[in-house]
Amino acid sequence: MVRGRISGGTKVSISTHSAQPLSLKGRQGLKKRSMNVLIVSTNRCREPVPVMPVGACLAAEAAAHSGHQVELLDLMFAGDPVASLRRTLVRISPRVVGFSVRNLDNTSMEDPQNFVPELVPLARTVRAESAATLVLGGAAAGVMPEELLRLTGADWVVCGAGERTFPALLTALNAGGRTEEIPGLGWLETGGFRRGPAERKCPEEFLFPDYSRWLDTRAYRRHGATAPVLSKRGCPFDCVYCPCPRIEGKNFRYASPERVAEEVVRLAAAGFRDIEFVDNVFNLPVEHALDICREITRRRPPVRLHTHELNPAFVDDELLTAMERAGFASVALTAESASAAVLAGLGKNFGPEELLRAAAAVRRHRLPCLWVFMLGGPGETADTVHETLEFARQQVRSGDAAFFAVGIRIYPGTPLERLARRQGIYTGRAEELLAPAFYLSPSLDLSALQHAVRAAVIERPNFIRTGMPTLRLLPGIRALAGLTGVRPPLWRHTARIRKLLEMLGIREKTVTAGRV
Ligand code: B12
Repeated sequence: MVRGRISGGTKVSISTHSAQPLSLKGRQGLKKRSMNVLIVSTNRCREPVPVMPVGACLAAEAAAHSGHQVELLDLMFAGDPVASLRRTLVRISPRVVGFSVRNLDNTSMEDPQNFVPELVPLARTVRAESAATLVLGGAAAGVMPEELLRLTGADWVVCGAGERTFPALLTALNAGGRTEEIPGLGWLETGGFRRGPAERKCPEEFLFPDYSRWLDTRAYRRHGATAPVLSKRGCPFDCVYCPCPRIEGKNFRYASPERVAEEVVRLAAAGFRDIEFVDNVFNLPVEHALDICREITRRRPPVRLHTHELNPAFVDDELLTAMERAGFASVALTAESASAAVLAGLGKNFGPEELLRAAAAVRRHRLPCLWVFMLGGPGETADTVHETLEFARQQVRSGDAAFFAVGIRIYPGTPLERLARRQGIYTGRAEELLAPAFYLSPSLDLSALQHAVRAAVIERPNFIRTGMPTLRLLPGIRALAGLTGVRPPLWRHTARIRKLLEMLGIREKTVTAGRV
């Protein structure tokens, strides 16, 4: 079936969430054009914390802004997701259903959780209970669009930013228009998977959704979630494992620092007290990050700011001072490794000297810092693992934390996939990567690596590793933290939490070291 052109629009009933208020003339005009649209945020992952679905909200907002009746069903806290979806489908009979798919899996080699199978019963429910067109979007849809289309039987996939693509598709569905040229749109046809030109715009007018309109924001806050803010799109780096630059493009597209600061103020006025920048890299271009900090400092909103995305190469006193003044209460540095060979193998834009400089700058400031490492990458050996663990022991302050992931998720189309095939580490088909597969350097013995990491975690109460028992208990720990007024991020309390759990007999266990 060729799906380049669609015709016909269906008249649908009006649902509870109407778009912006309109004049009578506008309403009459809308009756013909407006469709019922249901966005389903499918993410139910609560680790390390439930994240507010900013992408789903943006897709919903863009659709509402273009005159449609939009409702967002967030499955994060739903007891029975399929039943919730069925009820909503029956109630609003949408013409279009959009699934927002954030995560394929939890990227943890030691405790893997694959979220993709959860999509199948949801897609079946849409087909069984409605005649709606099914559209996929979200970060995971950008990573493996064709495979997700095939798995779910959806009609369309939006690869990358949805603010323009989704309304353009809705218009085409409603009025009958050409779809081939819609940037970012993908679909299956007889010859296979096809997609329009890449979407490379960053429409500022939709950057900041009104979370309270779409979500149960109190539930998120109770679970220790932050409110996400995005200041730019794109990523110029070439990290061998990351699919993001391919999806978002390598050029940055920015929101103006004034707009970003105003958004922070608006979120503060709406009652959000912890706000998190979710850019791929917050501190690049450095000037943009500094300007955002200055604009926020001028406005002094009563909030604590966070980001998990600081590139160590651009961390210095000027940046940290500006961030502290703006009200940052925590940052994470994506160091990945402290070995020159491994950093080069990962395609990182920095080496150990930059890491040491960043660590020295962090020590001159009070800003709490989480150091993030991934072990097992290309070129990793027992010696390089030792280098990284030693770096963490020496450089990470006792009040900060270090997080170690073992193994690297292989995404199709990345240099890491190609390397994994050359080295015989991955031999499956590209589409089988819908289920997580991991790269581990052939020069490493997994049990020796695990032994080394666990030994470091046992020795240092502020070290965290993927798959440790504490992480499984996070929901309960977070609930307790919420009741006792602990503010994000929870990792700041790693040492205390571990001590408490040890008193209850829950502790890190060693594994027998294998051959290196
Ligand atoms: C910031 C971030 C985090 C922060 C989140 C902080 C917060 N408060 O939100 C932290 C560090 C906590 C985090 C955690 C995790 N993350 Co993360 N994270 C990101 C990052 C860098 C940005 C996400 C973001 O908010 N982007 C901004 C929004 C606006 O973009 P968006 O969601 O893609 O939405 C747009 C489009 O996708 C589209 N769209 C979205 N929904 C819909 C719906 C429809 C119908 C349509 C048409 C369009 C559409 O339009 C939106 C607007 O343009 C991405 C990388 C990336 N660039 O996507 C990874 C990423 C999303 N994370 C990922 C993963 C795996 C995780 C974790 C599972 C594991 C981990 N690494 O810790 C956890 C899961 C957390 C959870 N509970 O779900 C993966 C997901 C892919 C996968 N392998 O499954 C990504 C892609 C990184 C990667 N390269 O692997 N993450």
